[in-house]
Amino acid sequence: MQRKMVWMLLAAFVVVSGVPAMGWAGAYKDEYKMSIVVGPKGPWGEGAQKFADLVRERTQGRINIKCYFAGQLFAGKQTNEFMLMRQGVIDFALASTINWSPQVPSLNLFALPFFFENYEQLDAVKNGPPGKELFRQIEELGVVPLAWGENGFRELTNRTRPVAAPEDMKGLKIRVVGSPIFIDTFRALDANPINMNWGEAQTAFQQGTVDGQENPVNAVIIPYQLWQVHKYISIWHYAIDPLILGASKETWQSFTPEDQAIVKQAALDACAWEIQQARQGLEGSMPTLDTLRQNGMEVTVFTPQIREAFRTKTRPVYDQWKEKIGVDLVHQAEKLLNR
Ligand code: X2X
Repeated sequence: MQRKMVWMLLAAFVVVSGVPAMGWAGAYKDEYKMSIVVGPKGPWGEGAQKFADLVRERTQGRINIKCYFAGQLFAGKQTNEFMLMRQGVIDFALASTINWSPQVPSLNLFALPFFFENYEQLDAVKNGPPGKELFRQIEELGVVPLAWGENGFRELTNRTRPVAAPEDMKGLKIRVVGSPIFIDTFRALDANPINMNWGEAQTAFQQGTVDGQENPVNAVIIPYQLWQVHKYISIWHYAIDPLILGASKETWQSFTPEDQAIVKQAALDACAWEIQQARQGLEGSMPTLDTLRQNGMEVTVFTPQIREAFRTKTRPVYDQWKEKIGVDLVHQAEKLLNR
């Protein structure tokens, strides 16, 4: 009530004096920059564009967000995205938790190998106390999280052989993101992981300088047509990759409370749609896998027994990373996972 009064008085001041108050409606930027690692095709890119469109429409053009796809804003180095948001160079991002985890170590929770088994578990963690704690930490570090989105369960593709047992991983050269837990996981599996930004990875796949990679089906494997470079895919659900739609704190604080509410709602609406797209055809009998088969891929779907063998083999990664993520947070999540 009191806040509203102050707001009205200040608004009246702006109208009467004709002086736009610092950082308010008058001071809005012509363009707000939104960062996306991937291209415009697929749930991730389309979800970001949907958010930008909804905001423009619902603010009658007051807030004009432009999507910069394929990592244009961080010059290829995807683990710099969070830092650039803190500095206000990037206004918005629909970002993978993986790319932010070097600055927000607790986000490695989602990358613990063979930890999450299904979407219900992910939703319980996101919507429960661990999700709230993660959002609190992100905000404390200078980025305002507005909504959860989804890249998806990360699956393994490679050009060399089907992977159906831990031994099959031996010596495979796998491109991973520059976030250390992935190096540890693939080393534990006796593979040969190589850090590479997504921008450079396409060339590496085409030239065969790496054997494989890991990414979700709907948001990355299909839009990038990875069947052109990799014949084999293992649906192993070894890590889950939620996205976070966030705003730089500086940008966020420059908006009026009314516009903040509009932007927040647009983020929730766009992300609800985006999550649905990211999961489409990948639940139950997973009909989307037929698209991969039709394009010549040989699909191996892990049974719970195979998963367990991989989980056992990567157990040292869990033990080591539990501390870095935060023991309490991991335990809270495990309770929700019924472990
Ligand atoms: O680089 C990747 O693999 C990607 C596109 O999934 C992320 O941004 C984490």
